[in-house]
Amino acid sequence: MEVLKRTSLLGMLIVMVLITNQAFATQHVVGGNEGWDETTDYDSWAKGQTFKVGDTLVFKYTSGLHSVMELGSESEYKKCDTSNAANSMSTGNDVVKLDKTGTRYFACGTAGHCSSGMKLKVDVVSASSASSPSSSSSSSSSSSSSDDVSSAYQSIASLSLFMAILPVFVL
Ligand SMILES: [Cu+2]
Repeated sequence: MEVLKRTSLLGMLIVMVLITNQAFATQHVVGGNEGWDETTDYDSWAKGQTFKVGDTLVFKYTSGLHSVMELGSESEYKKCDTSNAANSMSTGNDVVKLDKTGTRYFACGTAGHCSSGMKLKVDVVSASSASSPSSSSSSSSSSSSSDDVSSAYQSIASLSLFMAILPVFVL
């Protein structure tokens, strides 16, 4: 019985740790309040963000006007070459999970939009090495600071939840 109790305690602890880790993952709404459109400077936006493994990108736009295509290389990104796009999305609320480290490239598939700047490049870093965004000279947008605040709140909330529930298992 004692072994069973300890095993279930361990199981619950693992679940709690997973939930806590999940809370550290950030959902990045691409372009902040502007969303995915032709007028937003996505280089500046991306510089104000830290993209970690486990985070998600959300592309918000009016379905039919734009789309999201994932490109496979820097050269395709530079040339806006969508002919080999690996992944094409067009729901208007497209979620992309950043599941590994490395650079990922996205472009709008609507004719002319990518070449007019509707494209995004993100560098995904490992969750453990992630710290605050590297100091960029460009204006860091208000959306990035609100992201930081919300993730800090999430951390505190999940930690207090953890502390509140822990005694239940120990007793
Ligand atoms: Cu577009």
